[in-house]
Amino acid sequence: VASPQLADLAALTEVVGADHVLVDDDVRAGYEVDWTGRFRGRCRAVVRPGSTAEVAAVVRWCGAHGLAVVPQGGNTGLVGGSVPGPDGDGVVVSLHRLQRFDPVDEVAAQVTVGAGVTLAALHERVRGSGWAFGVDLAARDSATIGGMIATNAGGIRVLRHGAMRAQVLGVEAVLGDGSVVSHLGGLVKDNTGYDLAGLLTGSEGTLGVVTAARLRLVPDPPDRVVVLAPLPSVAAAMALCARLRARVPGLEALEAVLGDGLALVCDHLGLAHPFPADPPVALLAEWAGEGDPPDALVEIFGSDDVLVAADGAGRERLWRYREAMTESISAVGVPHKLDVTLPLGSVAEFADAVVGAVQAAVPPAAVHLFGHLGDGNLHVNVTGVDPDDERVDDVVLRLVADHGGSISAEHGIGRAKVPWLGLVRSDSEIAAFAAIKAALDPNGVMNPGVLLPGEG
Ligand code: FAD
Ligand code: 2HG
Ligand code: ZN
Repeated sequence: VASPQLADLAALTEVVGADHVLVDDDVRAGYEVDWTGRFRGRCRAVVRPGSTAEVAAVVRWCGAHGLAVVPQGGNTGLVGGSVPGPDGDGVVVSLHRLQRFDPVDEVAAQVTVGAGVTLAALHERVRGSGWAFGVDLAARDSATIGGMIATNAGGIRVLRHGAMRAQVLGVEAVLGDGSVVSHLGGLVKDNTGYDLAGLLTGSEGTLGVVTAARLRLVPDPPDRVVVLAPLPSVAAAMALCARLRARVPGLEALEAVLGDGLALVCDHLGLAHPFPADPPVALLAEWAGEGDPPDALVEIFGSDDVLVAADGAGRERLWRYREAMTESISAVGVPHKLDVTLPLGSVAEFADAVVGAVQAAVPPAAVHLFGHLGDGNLHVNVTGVDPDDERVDDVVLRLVADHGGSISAEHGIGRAKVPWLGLVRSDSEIAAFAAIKAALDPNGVMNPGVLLPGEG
């Protein structure tokens, strides 16, 4: 082989097998662009290790050759963290082949799975054990447990069960120096030092590669009711959410679609509009428990316009209006996605202000708002503007910071929001992040250009 680069890659095939080092342009292309189409880069190769030892060998090999490691699971991330940067000096490490699946520990309500297991596969395997996995999100068929840990994914059940960090009892991971750490015992109480699992959760592939995890399971109530209600304003929806949280035990989800969202989904999927006229806010609530829902649920919603479903198909039909927002927006154009949280008391004011602020800054913009209203988490999506026009991101993220919010609720910082991290994290916090990074990834190979300012 003439090129030294290709000769080096040949050495890599000895680690993972020739079938698992992908170098053809056409094959690499799908790994080099993110789900939204906004973030695109280049890599030398896509490598698909089949075991933790192989991941460690790949990370060490990248360290020795000064090549970036870009961990990739389902590539459903929405902030450009799962794709390489533009310089081409990296290797995408696809974790799909890490499919470990231990039997469900029904006594402990825990399970150990490999990083490449998809969320849907986990739900499926746990079903029937009497337990459930507490995180769910619309990308369930592709998103992997490793990616969800790396992003500390939230989703539609955070209200009841918390985000990924609350489910992760321990991880096995390959750190940036190629060493393997593993703590999968799942002990409920275990005060023996730093919480490496907690640290790796939300680290976006910048400290190491998660290869497996010990996960907490939650009870799986037999009965569920979904309500979809039209409301006149975000302020009215927030007030209703507060009453529901105070009076309805067993609430699993409080989600909302604002403005033109319902119309967008109905047009895209050819669905019937759920209400005689599209309301300013469609609020979706799900309750789960045993038997009938509490009277308070009926009392608080009690209106003729409200749609209610208790059977599986009916519930899914109502959820579709909310879950199909992401694909419906992508059908309009490549979006700027700004996943933000506000203090609950400021959500209504922010939602009212953000549309005008974006349209004033970048006049042709269309602003789509939806999200996990019960968590104060809005997904501000902006279409109709150049994907590279960062004025959009700037105006939204500054408005968020002015309202005391966070520039990322659940998707992470990725490549998309690095310039704005300083709006919500102090210099000392960012210096502490950098010190942790230097300790666990001394060669600086793990996903450079993602999360931390001043690299890549
Ligand atoms: P990828 O996209 O492949 O990677 C995401 C990040 O994790 C990257 O930085 C990558 O380098 C890193 N990474 C991946 N695997 C590993 C690993 N094994 N070890 C270390 N680092 C790794 N997110 C939410 O939080 N809530 C939602 O409700 C939600 N809904 C979505 C709906 C749709 C339709 C879509 C397309 C996305 C949605 N997302 C949501 C975003 C996305 O699904 C999550 O961020 C998810 O956690 C990404 O998982 P993944 O396996 O696709 O990771
Ligand atoms: C959701 O809640 C996801 O549906 C995706 O987090 C959000 O598309 C988005 O902006
Ligand atoms: Zn979300």
